[in-house]
Order: sequence, then C-alpha cells, then structure tokens
Amino acid sequence: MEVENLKEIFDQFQHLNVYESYKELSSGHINDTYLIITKTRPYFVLQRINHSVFKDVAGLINNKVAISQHIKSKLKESKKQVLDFVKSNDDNSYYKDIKGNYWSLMYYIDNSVTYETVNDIEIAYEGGKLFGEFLNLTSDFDTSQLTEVIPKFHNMSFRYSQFQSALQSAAKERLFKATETINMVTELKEEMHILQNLKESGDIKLRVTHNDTKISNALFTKDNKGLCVIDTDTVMPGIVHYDFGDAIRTICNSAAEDEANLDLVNFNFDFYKAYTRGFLEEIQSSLTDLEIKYLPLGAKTMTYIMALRFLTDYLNNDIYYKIKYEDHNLVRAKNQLKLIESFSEKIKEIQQEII
Ligand code: GN1
Ligand code: MG
Repeated sequence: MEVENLKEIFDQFQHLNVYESYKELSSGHINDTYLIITKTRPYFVLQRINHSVFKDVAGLINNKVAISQHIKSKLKESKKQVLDFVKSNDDNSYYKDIKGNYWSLMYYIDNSVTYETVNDIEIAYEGGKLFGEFLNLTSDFDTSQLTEVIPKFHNMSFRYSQFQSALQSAAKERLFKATETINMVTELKEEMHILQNLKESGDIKLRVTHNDTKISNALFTKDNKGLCVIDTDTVMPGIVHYDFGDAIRTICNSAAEDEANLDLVNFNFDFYKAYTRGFLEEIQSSLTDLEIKYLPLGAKTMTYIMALRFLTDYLNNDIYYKIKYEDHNLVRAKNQLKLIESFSEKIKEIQQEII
C-alpha cells in the first residue's frame, strides 16, 4: 500500500488539525489502519476499508456510526469512551478516493493501551466487563437497522461448505501439508454445529453482536481498566456466544493466535473464570439459562470457526487474510486447534463452574 498520500486523504475530512506524520497500526488482518499524528492533540485513526471483503462500505459505516451514537447516548456519566467518527468534507461518514478506496477517520483515544495476548488476570476480568457492557448497552438496539456487512459471517454451515469447496480445489502440496489439520477439523464437525442449530431453531435469540471481540479490539486505561471497544466493522445481528467465545479464544491463549510453537499454546483456565465473571456481571440479567449453559461451547465453537476459516484460506492460497510468510494461515489454524485441545481437557470442569 502506498502511503505517501495519507496527508491528502486526511485532509478530505473536517478535522481542524494539521497533519504531521503517520504510523501504521498493523494488528488487523483485513483493513489498513494508520495513526495520524497532528501538530496538536487529539490525534486521529485513518482507516482504509478493504472493500473486496466488505462489499457494502456505506452500510458498514452506517452500522458503526449508529452503534457508537447509541452507546454514547447511554455513557453520559461514565468515564468509558466510544468511537467517534469525523465527517468528510462533503458531509459523509467516509471518503472515497479517486482509486476507488474507501476511508474513514476516527479520533484517537489517548492514554489507551491494547494487548495482543493477556498476561494479567485483571485484564481478563476487565475485558469481560467491557465486552459484556458493550452487549448490554446495545441490547435494546433494533437489529433490523443493521446491515449484514458480511452475510453468514459466523454461520457454521456456510463456513464448513466453504472449507469443503476449498478441499476440492486446493493444490496437492497444501492438502498434503494440512492433512492432520483437515482431519481434526472434520472430526469436530457435528459438535461445532450445535449452536448454529440452536440459533436456527430460535432457541437462542439474535441480538446485536460485535463479532470480532479479540482482546486487541479492547482499549484499556494505563491502570488496566476497560476503556472502549473498537473495530466495530463487523457489528451485526448474532448470538451472545460469538462475542463471548471470540474473546475467550484470544484472552485464554497463552500465546498469540499465530504462534508456531504449539507447546506455547495453552488454555488459561484462571483467565477464563475471570473473563466470565466480568462478562456475566454486566450481562447475566439479560441472558437465558440456555444461553448461559452454552457459553463454554461458544468458546470452543468460535475457536473452531477461526481454525476452519484460516485453514480454508490456506487451501485457497491465502486470498483473504493478510499473511507474512507462506504457511502463516496453516500455522494459525493449527494454533487454534491446539487451543481447542487444551481447552477440551478442561471443559467439564468449566461447565461445572458455570452451571
Ligand atoms: C479478522 O482484521 P481483523 O484482525 O480485525 C477477521 C476476524 C477474525 C480475525 C482473526 C472481517 O479481523 O473475523 O477473527 O481477523 N475479520 C474479518 O484475528 O474477517
Ligand atoms: Mg475486525
């Protein structure tokens, strides 16, 4: 990505500030994100939205702005923050450049910290509170107002069928390298459809979900308090298990999601308990017994769906996720399956805890 025109792009927005320099924020796998450093505070976050992944950019931005406004109206007394978007010079929430790229601009939230992995139980607890609160604050938002920015995003049958198509078209060498991983994914198929079935039967209801609650999408204050949920690109109707599970898969992994040394990938049960405690403190009153009962399966299912998606992308020659080396997606898939293995040993104990 050429970045020399960032100043020009930045100046397409109504920001009243002077561009000084930029720094790439590179933790996402899909969009390109830059911190824009200006002569005076506040700084900004400029994002190029990947429109081959997100086909309806206007719908995506509308979702983000509407959800932020909804949360903002409820946070009046709180020290918590919410994403705040800057309008473009023609009064839109995004800017489309001459090359056809879409950009959005947000205020940078100062004095905030993010974590790729968690080493501190307080972060696990505070992360639970933050994501629980996000779901609670958006629980009265009318889901029919939201665009489904990526249709069937966490739909297991759909993801599984994409995997099966990839198996048909994959190169022999990749199929061979991924044999064990393919077998592991195949064995878990049935159990991993349980939540999908409960959703389809209506036993578990739809609500607003964030759908990308990895811990790096939570901002914390420097003294470890939850501050703001970020990256609301994938806010859509979903079930509570998506957000619970996606957070657990990152918080309770003792290593990063792409750690290649699987001996370092272990499930941290203490962090699971701390996260669940924080999460339920915020949201338990609006959950049914059935929803609570299936939270541990939500954790397993969300870890699995990531393994499935990384593996599918590997078999498709890496057309979706950004990669840094040839087998990156396969490593990610193996990592997630190792986490499931480590988690499965503890799941009975976990179920006792929660029920
Ligand atoms: C992608 O780009 P990023 O990091 O926000 C992906 C998520 C995955 C995540 C795995 C739109 O999110 O679903 O959980 O990678 N987002 C999309 O780290 O596919
Ligand atoms: Mg994301």
